[in-house]
Amino acid sequence: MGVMRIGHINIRVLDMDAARHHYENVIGLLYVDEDPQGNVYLKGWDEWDKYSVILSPAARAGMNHIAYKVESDADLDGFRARISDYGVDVEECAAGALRDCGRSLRFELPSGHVMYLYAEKSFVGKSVGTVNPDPWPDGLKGAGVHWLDHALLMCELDPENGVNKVAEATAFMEKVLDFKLTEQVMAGPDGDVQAATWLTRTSTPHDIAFVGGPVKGFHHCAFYLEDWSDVLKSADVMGKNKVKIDITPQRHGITRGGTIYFFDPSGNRNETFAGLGYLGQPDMPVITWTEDELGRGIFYHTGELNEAFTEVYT
Ligand code: M3P
Ligand code: FE
Repeated sequence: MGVMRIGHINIRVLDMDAARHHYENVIGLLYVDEDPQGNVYLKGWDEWDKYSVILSPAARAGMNHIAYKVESDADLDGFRARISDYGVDVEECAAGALRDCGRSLRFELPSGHVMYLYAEKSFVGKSVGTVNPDPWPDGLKGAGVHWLDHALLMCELDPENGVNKVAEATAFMEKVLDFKLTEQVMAGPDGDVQAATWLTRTSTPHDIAFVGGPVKGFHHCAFYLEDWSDVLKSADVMGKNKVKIDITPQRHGITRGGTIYFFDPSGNRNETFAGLGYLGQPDMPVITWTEDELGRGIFYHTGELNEAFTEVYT
């Protein structure tokens, strides 16, 4: 019982035609729906719920909200009480407030990011069905990603002035939503500032991550690929389509994932990610990275952080 997985992310885009080309033909998500407000709904071929990405037309890039799916409707009552007992305002939204979803809870993480929990979303099924399925469907476009894997949210961090929204958001995820901390970066002169965290509810190394920065924002959302050669091929797809690449294929020290970072036409960062690493079991000891080895934690081979990677986000 409790939170099952990441459900969807709502991303703001400046030019819907350009965004649809990127998310459908380059990343390879499938178009499922559009609403009268012009929001476009997309899913990965390996996902069974109706959508995992909502693109919203807007004048500024970034993330509107992130949503996690809980196991049963009754879980929402429990979480409503726990969120409010923790001192966080929580609003119950009627079925349909999130398109094709049952009732939901809307609240802000201590970092200020808007999160929803919901238990029901219309079922459409995987592209390969459930009876004697093929390992992958015909007609996939671009990188042909399987599913939305995780998101990384930037949180205000200013330890000299006593501000650490990474630690506050992390404590909330652990204490209220029962996420498990898998990895953390401890920074500062005494190594006691929790400057970045990775948390899971499933068996992947992370379903959400928080990194400290000057202002709150959206660093990236990541889509799952099966293995390293798929990550390389996704980079080929980016090259073919002249997508702006942030970081060419690499391995993360943190989570051990295979990765490539790139930008959508609005400047939102995306990642294709192959979970090459471990299972995030509930009793796994927390992995700690020290500030001096942070570069290797993020990009294991070079051990070098480029400033744009940590400083540019929407
Ligand atoms: C990941 C990941 C940062 C670290 C990013 C790591 C922004 O994206 O999937 O493990 O410092
Ligand atoms: Fe990531």
